[in-house]
Amino acid sequence: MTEFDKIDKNGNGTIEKSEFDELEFKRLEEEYKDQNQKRDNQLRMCWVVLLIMCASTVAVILQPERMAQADAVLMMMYGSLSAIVGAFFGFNALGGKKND
Ligand SMILES: [Ca+2]
Repeated sequence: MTEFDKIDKNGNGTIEKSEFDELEFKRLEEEYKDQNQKRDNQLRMCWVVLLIMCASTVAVILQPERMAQADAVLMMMYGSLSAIVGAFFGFNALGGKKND
């Protein structure tokens, strides 16, 4: 069965509007599903990043002398993780404006 046969449901050799609409509906459905998954994954990533930052902050508060050895690494980590969270909110805000 070729790809065309799958789309041509009644087998008359042409693709009617109803068959095309069905195809388009399926494509849109997949697109929305993908967008939902993408948003969920980004949100999950955002939470993980925030948890990592909170855990590092707690570690620094609890054992400042031990964490002082890694201050440069922590500084870099805070910077890059903040950028991830900022990008998430920034792109979400831009995406929301596009839909208006
Ligand atoms: Ca047909």
